[in-house]
Amino acid sequence: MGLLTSKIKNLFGKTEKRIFLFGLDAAGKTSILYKLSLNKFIQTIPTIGFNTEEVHYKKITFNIWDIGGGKEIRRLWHVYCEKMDALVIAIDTADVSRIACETMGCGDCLKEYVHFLLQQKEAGNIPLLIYANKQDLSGAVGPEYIREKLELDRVCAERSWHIQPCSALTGDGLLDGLEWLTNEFASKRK
Ligand code: G3D
Repeated sequence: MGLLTSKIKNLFGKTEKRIFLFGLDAAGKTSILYKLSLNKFIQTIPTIGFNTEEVHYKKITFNIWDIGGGKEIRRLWHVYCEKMDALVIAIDTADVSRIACETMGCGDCLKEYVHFLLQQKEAGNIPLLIYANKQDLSGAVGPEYIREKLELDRVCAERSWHIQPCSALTGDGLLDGLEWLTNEFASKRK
């Protein structure tokens, strides 16, 4: 039924897209989800499992799934990836120690989980949007730092990707991320 509704909507020029939002715990995933869907910065509690909301932007209904980022679930992120149209990763850019650390296999930095996720067949070669979150905090790093530390040129050679500086607190940059995805989907249709 859901698939049929989606196909009918697509016929009338409205499109539904399934987006998964991953990231370490406290990156700001839940805050991003509710700032986009309710336009509110809410008091969050750690996500066990997932939260999901619809966000309407231009002609697209984004079904956004915020997946828990706790240590025990990170290796299972790909299990959630069924029929995914885009992958979104949220990063706490004010906590550089957890983006990529010197100790390989430390078990608590984003880089190893992102690389693992991107290698899974479920992640295919769909677009990757990175929300470089918490730009309102002093000491937050920018896109170039993330690009280099996550070695994106190497691991994303076959997919389109974009790093969007943002703040779930102020809302800055969040819609720009959806705009990039919207353009990506439109370019794939041509
Ligand atoms: P998660 O879903 O990735 O685990 P949350 O992350 O959305 O629960 O956010 C974790 C903490 O970071 C929360 O603070 C939240 O208010 C804060 N946060 C999220 N996004 C931003 C942002 O853009 N700027 C700032 N300054 N803080 C942000 P607490 O204190 O509740 O742990």
